[in-house]
Amino acid sequence: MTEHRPFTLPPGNGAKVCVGGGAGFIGSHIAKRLKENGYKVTVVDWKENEFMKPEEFCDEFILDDLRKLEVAVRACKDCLQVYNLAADMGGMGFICSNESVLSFNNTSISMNMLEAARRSKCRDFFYASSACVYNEAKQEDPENPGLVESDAWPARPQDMYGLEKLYAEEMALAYGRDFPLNIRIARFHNIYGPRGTWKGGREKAPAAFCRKAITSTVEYEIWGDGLQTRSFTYIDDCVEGVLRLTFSDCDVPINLGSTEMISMNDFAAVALSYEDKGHLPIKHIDGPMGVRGRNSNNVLIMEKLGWEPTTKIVDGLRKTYFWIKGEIEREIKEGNTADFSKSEIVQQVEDSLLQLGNEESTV
Ligand code: NAD
Ligand code: GKE
Repeated sequence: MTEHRPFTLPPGNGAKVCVGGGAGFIGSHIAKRLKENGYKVTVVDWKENEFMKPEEFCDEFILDDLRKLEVAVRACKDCLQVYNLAADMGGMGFICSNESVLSFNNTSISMNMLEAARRSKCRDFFYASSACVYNEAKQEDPENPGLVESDAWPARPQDMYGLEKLYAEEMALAYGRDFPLNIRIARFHNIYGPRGTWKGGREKAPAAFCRKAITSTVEYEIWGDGLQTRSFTYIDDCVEGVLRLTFSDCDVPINLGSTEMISMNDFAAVALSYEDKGHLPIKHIDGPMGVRGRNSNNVLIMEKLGWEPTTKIVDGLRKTYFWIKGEIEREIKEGNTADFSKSEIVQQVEDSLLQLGNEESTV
């Protein structure tokens, strides 16, 4: 393994930072690390964190809607740094069935957080982009050689979620050119770990595969033929990468992903291995498959940060599996009788659009 460049998170000494979407999976882990290092963390999110009390990961919690500019402006006031992790997002069962709603929501959030950071004269702005920005034509082979950052252009992301991410990247880069705001952008490759969404339809493959392995008794369902490939990135690596990037001088979008690519059939075998359930027959069923093959190329992140994610699937998924097992046991004790061995496809068009209401902007 190549040696990694040393990195110590600069002490916060009370400096104010804002984490948009900080009650979510990745945002809450980042907010917690910043708070532990002496930053005064404001989290803004329209829902509360399911697994932690606000005081564990922030100093101020604003429960509000980032589709409103005035909310973003209030949250970013006097901040040295802004981390935008807020988005209407989920795995394949969510993003391909909610394209209109998430386009509306995410465009508004991305725009507002960036403009709020500028108005507040923040120093650094981190934006959470995605491997979903990449051109679909580069992801048609399960033997994906690793997506290089330049593969995003010419643009042909598979869906609106990816296209919005690509536009938001460009908008942030333009702000960085026009104003004294350091723009840092990471393209996350399927992040997983404890405290991530594991049920309800927004969960991605790692959590879904663990949940199904824990609860399946007769057969194990996989969407598609299971030959599709992905790389998965453990949450601790993600947090480390975001902080290294934000405190670096890297001003171009970079991959933040593992290069350990695996087929979904093999990934299921890993999930089933923790409690010797490998005998369960796999049942391939229809479902949203996404791209055929995806992997991260880490040449640029190694060049810019001297670091890349290192957690092996077998280790990261084990921690995720036993955390989800605990959650399932708790839910069953509380009387939940849901069938966790199946994954859902959710559509939330009406509710989500209506949540915006008709309030007048005050900014
Ligand atoms: P998450 O859903 O757990 O977190 C997103 C948070 O944004 C949620 O807490 C949600 O309530 C909040 N949010 C959504 N709409 C909002 C609104 N209108 N106002 C205020 N808050 C709002 O997802 P995550 O996995 O933590 O993802 C964080 C970021 O990373 C997102 O931008 C996502 O698109 C990006 N990303 C994640 C992955 C991944 O594998 N998890 C991969 C690529 C990119
Ligand atoms: N979610 C889920 N649930 N996926 C399943 C399931 C299941 O029960 N069974 C099989 N799969 C397959 C999907 O069909 C897909 O081929 C693969 O697992 C990975 O699905 P995923 O984790 O939901 O999402 P993707 O990697 O395709 O895409 C995600 O990429 C991220 C960036 O790398 C996106 O949904 C975003 O969450 C994100 O931007």
